[in-house]
Amino acid sequence: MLTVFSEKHALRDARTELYGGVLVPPFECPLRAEHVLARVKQVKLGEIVAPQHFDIEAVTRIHDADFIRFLETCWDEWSALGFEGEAIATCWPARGMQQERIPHHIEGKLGHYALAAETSISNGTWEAARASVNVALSAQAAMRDGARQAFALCRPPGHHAARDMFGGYCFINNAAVAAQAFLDQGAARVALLDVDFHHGNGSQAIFYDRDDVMFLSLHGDPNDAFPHFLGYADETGAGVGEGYNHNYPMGPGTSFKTWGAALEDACRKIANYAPDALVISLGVDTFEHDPISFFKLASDDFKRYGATIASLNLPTLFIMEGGYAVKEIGLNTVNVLAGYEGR
Ligand code: OKP
Ligand code: ZN
Repeated sequence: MLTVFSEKHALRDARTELYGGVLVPPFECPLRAEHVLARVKQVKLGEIVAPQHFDIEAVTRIHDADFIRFLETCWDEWSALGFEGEAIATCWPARGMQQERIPHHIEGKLGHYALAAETSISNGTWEAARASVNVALSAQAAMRDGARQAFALCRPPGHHAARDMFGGYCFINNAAVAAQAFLDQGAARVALLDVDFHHGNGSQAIFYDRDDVMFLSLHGDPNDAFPHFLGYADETGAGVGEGYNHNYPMGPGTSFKTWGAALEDACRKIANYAPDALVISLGVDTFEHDPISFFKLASDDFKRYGATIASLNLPTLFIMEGGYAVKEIGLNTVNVLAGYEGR
């Protein structure tokens, strides 16, 4: 299958992530994308192309325009203040405080637009996030033009980003923007299946009250895992979206047997929904040796579940999300794609 990749991902190269009370080098690092690309080449998965440019209107179909302007200007505003470190939110509109007001100071804007504190904004972050969504939109455009499947090797990832929030290493929701593009080109229904270890809170929130995108997510139980405050099984959608949101939270140590059964159930729901396209938020942090996650999938399991996804026989767009076992990220990611292709 076709892979879309942008070298501009490397512009997202933050120095710091707040982890365990310490500023550490980010788990979400440039080497990740380079290893996936190397494996795509090694197995000769198919052609690799650079993204086209898309106007910001494709992005503001999903995201708040003021939020996008914030992402674009955050680093300049922050660095103009002469701080030594990267831009990190430290103050939020907590319970009882004003949720809608957006303060002028960058510290207030960071608190308004951040959903967590681990993700710092650094020089180049906006340019990389913009290129990442162009990767997703280019892979989607290839499918509009007739491709049956495509792989968007996005970096930074996107599934935690909501209409007006960044965090969890995500800035622009690449999968949501691509799903909306399918609809805008005439699809009646799109299924968005999120197999990243973490719940795709951004994607869920974006489509929660809609019936034209069914969102399904298999993930670490939010009682035990980030993002903690969304992703529970009783979140089933709202309004006309009621019944079109499905969460499969699973506990520490979950094996492929349990995870694969959840995938089978999700695939049955997708088949009944009969979407015109399937978008996969493809994170491989479900791997047994992932440094920040707690599922127990082995490298061969990724091949097996790629084949399960293929059995839906739908036009399928794979969007790269997480995966932090950097040495094995290429093997595991491309195993899904190769398994999908039946090889
Ligand atoms: C991004 B993606 C672990 C804290 C986790 C953020 C994780 C973001 C994951 N104790 N912090 O979904 O792979
Ligand atoms: Zn993840």
